[in-house]
Amino acid sequence: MGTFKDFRNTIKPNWCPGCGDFSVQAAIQRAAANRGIEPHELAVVSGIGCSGRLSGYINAYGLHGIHGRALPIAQGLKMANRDLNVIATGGDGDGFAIGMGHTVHSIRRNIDVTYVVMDNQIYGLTKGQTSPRSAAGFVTKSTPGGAIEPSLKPLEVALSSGATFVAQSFSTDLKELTAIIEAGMAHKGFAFINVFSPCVTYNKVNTYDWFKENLTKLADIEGYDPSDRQMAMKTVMEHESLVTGIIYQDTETTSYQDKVIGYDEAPLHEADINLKETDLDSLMKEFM
Ligand SMILES: Cc1ncc(C[n+]2csc(CCOP(=O)(O)OP(=O)(O)O)c2C)c(N)n1
Ligand code: SF4
Repeated sequence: MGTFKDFRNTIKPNWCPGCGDFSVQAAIQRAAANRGIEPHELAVVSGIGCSGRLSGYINAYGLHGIHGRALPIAQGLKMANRDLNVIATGGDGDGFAIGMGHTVHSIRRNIDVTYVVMDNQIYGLTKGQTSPRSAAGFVTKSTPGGAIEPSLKPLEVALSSGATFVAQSFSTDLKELTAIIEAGMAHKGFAFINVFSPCVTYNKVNTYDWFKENLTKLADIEGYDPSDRQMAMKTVMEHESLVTGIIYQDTETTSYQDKVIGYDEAPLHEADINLKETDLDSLMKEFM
């Protein structure tokens, strides 16, 4: 059984001091330890962005892929090796701009992957452009007169796309965030987790103080029932998406891979593909 320290490696993150992504990394490491798994039982796949660096900072299988494509890779991994706990991570640009198609289809497919989005409402790595999550009027180098488009509402999109697990958290709330990621990993199906992870360098509007003033914990809403999808949608809309906690969970719907005939009988990674070592070598050379 792994501990939090087992999921650490020796690479020092090169995020700006104060970046919200540090806490998201810590929460994933804690959640994995709390799930009682070992580093070799975890794979973290990320896209491109400051947030995408996260996969390199965790002692586990990892793949820092290409922009917007963390989810196809993560789904392929889960289909090939059902024994792996697969976490996909990335930014709001990665998941809600270039990768939005994959996000919606992974949600409706309900494949057993935990998706953690570090939502800083801006493009961090490319030095501060407007993202689909930036609010109307948001001024950046790419929208000097203020964004004229409204921001995307990923929680509403997830709920209306048939999600079976939708949650949101704030990177400073390590306790809540860890518990949510743990619950997402335990969920049998696709777990969509949006995390407000402030970019201290480029987003001077959605700051730590701004979130502290504006977020409401679902735990503080009397009678909130995360198994009621209509209540989830109504609450998210009433609070302009500024809620944290498990918003919705459906434990009844069967996950994608459990519907695939033969998935549990012969996982791909155990299959004898009858490949000679020389053929494998030449195949590998093609990809090097
Ligand atoms: C196909 C492709 N298009 C565009 C880019 C340039 N690019 C790199 S990261 C990024 C967006 C970063 O924002 P986000 O995904 O929100 O992550 P953050 O850096 O804020 O964590 C873009 C547009 C790229 N690397 N590849
Ligand atoms: S630019 Fe923003 S998102 Fe990127 S590391 Fe710095 S604070 Fe974090």
